[in-house]
Amino acid sequence: MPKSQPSVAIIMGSQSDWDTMRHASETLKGLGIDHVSRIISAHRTPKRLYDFAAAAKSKGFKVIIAAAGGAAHLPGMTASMTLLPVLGVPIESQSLKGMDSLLSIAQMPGGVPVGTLAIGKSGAINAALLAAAILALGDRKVAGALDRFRAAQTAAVADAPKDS
Ligand code: RP5
Repeated sequence: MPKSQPSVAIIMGSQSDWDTMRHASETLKGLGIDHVSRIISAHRTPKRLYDFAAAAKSKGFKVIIAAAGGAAHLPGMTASMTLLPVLGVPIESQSLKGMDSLLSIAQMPGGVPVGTLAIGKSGAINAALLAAAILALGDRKVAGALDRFRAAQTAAVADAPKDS
């Protein structure tokens, strides 16, 4: 049977973002959601960005997770070229601890939305979970996986703290 078209694309500005974004990929994998991960830089590979964003919807992607650090233009530029939901993950930069990334991604002009998550690993995980929640609206399998994820998360929380 042919493999189905991945519904989520994870794009990131640099190889150096993968340490953070692998958490998005692992979360999607745990939920059984097919996805691809690609390096696309708004500044270093602008043509690759244009080609990806312009074709993303027709290729069958339903949600894009875009991560970048510093002058983090990748999520916003991607959103400007597609009607797909774009979820932005601010990478924790060395110089400003990701505040630069966060503000670059969050402060979009009205009319071109990017759903901005937390800085770093939490943002990467939550971007995957939010992508799953979007897909779950029209996909019972994903909805079931998300339900099980939440139940397992709740079950893993102890009633009382232990000494370590
Ligand atoms: C951004 O610049 C990337 O998203 C990355 O977070 C940051 C630094 O990139 P490298 O210099 O490590 O390639 O475009």
